[in-house]
Amino acid sequence: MIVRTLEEIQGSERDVRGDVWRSRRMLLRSDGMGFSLHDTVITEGTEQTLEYKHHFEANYCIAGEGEVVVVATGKTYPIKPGTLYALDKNDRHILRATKGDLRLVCVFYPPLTGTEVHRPDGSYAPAEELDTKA
Ligand code: 9YT
Repeated sequence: MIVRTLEEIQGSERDVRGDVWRSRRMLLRSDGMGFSLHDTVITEGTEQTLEYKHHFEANYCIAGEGEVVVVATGKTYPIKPGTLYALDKNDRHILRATKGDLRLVCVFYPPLTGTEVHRPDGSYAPAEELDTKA
């Protein structure tokens, strides 16, 4: 069994920051579960255009409010505590944190290796690419 606390993760190498987000990566590929699980905080008042071309991502909101826009259709969905959005089509999307920092419990499949930050196209590199650089 793996037991971890947010307190242990904070400030460690599993505590990764982007320009407008911070993600505490509670489970990673090296944990052998087949998915990764993160506690992600998106800064209030920010907007990101993302497209996880190589991963499926699900986000479950536990604090803050925001919205997610499907770029292909323009359809906009509100996000508040209790809302899940899952990018089952690797959808290009715009994520806005509109009221308070948006806190999301986030799952990636395949799992992140740990160091991923967004590339200019809004994706994370596939693990194979990171492995060949190691
Ligand atoms: C919602 C989102 O994708 N934010 C970027 C951080 C990501 N959740 C991660 O790396 O944990």
